[in-house]
Amino acid sequence: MAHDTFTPEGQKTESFRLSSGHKIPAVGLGTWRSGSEATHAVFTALVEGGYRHIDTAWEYGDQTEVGQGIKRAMHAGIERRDLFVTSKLWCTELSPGRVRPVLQHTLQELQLEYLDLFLIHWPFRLRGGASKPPKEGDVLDFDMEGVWREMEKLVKDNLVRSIGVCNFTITKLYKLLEFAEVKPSVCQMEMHPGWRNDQMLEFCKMNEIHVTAYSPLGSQEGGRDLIHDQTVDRIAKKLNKTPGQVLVKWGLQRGTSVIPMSLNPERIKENIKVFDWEIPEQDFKALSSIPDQKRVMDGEDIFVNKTEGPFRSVADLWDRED
Ligand code: NDP
Ligand code: 1BO
Repeated sequence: MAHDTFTPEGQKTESFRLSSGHKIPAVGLGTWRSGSEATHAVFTALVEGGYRHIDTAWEYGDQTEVGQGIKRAMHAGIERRDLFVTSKLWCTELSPGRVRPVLQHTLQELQLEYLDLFLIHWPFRLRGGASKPPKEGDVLDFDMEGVWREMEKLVKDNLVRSIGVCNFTITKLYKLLEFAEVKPSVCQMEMHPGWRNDQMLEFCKMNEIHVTAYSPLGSQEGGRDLIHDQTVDRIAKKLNKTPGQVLVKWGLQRGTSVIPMSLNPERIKENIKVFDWEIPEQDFKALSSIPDQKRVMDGEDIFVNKTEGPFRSVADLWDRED
């Protein structure tokens, strides 16, 4: 059983209870594009920042480095039972027969005996070696029920504590909920003031599916620069916080866990100092009214083939729900 954890400054951290019964720490470290620097970032986050939640994925190619960071942190005294480690099943592996081997490979790379959370990364199956954008035949049929059954078995075998999805739509969640014996505990989605995705958040809350907000700062190069957004900046100055902290806190106040990525030790530590203050209601509303709502991670370059399909537009990927 996990117990309360504190940042090095003595701030009690927060967590959310999942439908699986386990707790997910409210702030985690994202590791996409962290590469060889992931070891240092993870160690800094865990030991100096007080993080207990790390988000990685097979596709990020950094699981070995993430595992080394976790191992070093455990040598420094952090206990496995206090950690929450997430990984994801990539699109080329999205078939029932690949679920267990990928999980075992992931555990080996991370040097762990179990994962806290295993997610379907995107609900689209790609042929190994698929082009970007995909050529004809690169996007294959996805056996959602078959894959989910294998993920359920991982929970029963204590290799994974909770399972979930990313980048689903309400339509796809409905379909999953129809046959799931182990319900998805988490839906990881892009969410920040530039892409609130209110209807997805509402649907998940109604169905007791916890949402983790990815790209909470607007993502990386080529993303949306929310750090320099006028409203974010004004509120940060008023509250004597940084724009990064305001963006993280906005996600927490919506009831989502949040996984900001950083390789910078000061920003890693800054992003979790969000537990002993609140964004006042009028500022929260202002952040929740930022115009030009738009996804950064729309999936177009990975999954859309405009002439051959099966997904000919971004609207197709998102089941025309946006
Ligand atoms: P974020 O929104 O977390 O933004 C990261 C960028 O913000 C980096 O360039 C970082 O640079 C910078 N940054 C971090 N903290 C601050 C700060 N306090 N002030 C100013 N700049 C800051 O982007 P991501 O897209 O990486 O999303 C976070 C995580 O979510 C990913 O790393 C990944 O783990 C997960 N994710 C999951 C997806 C999915 O499909 N399931 C899709 C996308 C992301 P610097 O290093 O210089 O600080
Ligand atoms: C294509 C992978 C995006 C980060 O999860």
